[in-house]
Amino acid sequence: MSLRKTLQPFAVLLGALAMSPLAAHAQDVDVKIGFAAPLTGANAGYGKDLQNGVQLALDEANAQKIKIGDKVAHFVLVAEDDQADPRIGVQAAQKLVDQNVSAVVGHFNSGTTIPASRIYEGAGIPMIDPAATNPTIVSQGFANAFMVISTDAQNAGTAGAYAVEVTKAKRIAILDDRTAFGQGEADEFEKAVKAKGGTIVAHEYTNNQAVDFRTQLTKIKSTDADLLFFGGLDTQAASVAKQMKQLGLRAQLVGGGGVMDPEFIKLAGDAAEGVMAWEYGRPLAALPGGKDFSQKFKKRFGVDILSYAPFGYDAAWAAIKAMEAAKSTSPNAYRATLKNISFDGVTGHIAFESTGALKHGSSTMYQVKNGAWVTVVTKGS
Ligand code: ABU
Repeated sequence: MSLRKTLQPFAVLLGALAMSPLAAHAQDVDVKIGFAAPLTGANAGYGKDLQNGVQLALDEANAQKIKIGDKVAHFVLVAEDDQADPRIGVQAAQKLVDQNVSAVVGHFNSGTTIPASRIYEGAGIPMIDPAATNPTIVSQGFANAFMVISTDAQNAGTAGAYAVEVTKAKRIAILDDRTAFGQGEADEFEKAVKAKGGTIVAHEYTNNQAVDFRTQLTKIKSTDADLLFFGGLDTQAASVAKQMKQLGLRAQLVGGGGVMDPEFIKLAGDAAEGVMAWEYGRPLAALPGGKDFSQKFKKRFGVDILSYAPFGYDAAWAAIKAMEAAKSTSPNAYRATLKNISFDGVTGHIAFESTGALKHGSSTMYQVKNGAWVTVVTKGS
């Protein structure tokens, strides 16, 4: 028998194996993308919205059969509930590290993100923040902290300058929830007001569980403030708006991040009318891929976007693109490509400063008119 004839059955067997699903699977690599946010409790709506944004990116990447080196990547979401609690946030971060995730998209609250970022830094795993905005996140000198959203130095800073220069408020009051987010943005707002020569007549505070703000609002009323900046999230902002109306405050209510969403209008009812709020980035509907993203999101999850889902989507794509460019899922190998990433995401252009902060930050002010949020102005690059 010739050598060719002897080897023929083996060649047939090898060919059959190469065609089999088993062999196709052997060519794939599972890539775990960690995600942490509040998935239960008062902030769960924001967390679920973000998670859906991340999942949509992973679904698309899997459908595209993206290659990392010579293997087709199968991206798998590993989600942890941080309950918006800094202590549980650290535990959630450690769980993700222990599960060997290649990257983390998270968290939502600045108060969980700051301590969790130390865990990721220690483990050398990039954390791409889609929502938390306290400037500390990217001022700690970490090599693994990245933001696809502007900080509150940008957002609340812009709000402060605008209040003095454009709204021409003469007597400005502040109320914040004393979280890393609310206090952080209130401080940035106050700094900007003072830098523009404005006058702060009161800076009151509450906590993020409070439902009754009448003591603080009564004090603010006594200062005859003409503008009140609230540093906190949508649910409390709605109660503040309602109680301001009940107490007859004349001040214009201006929210920072986390207020401009349908939930605020639903909860505040009539008191929502005229309220202003500053949000990170440009209006989604005005961005090239915004409408398409909204439609895809609704089709996939059966609900509309609440707030930060597009940032979750862009954060996940930043990690995927960096791994693809580096041909590796190892953080040590792809960190450099992540630092230098440059692509047009659904929220705008994604590229990072050397600190990990988003380059080209912008902020948009919205106002409730006839029961709906309308765009007033966008500031920034
Ligand atoms: N930045 C909006 C709200 C989330 C946070 O920073 O806590």
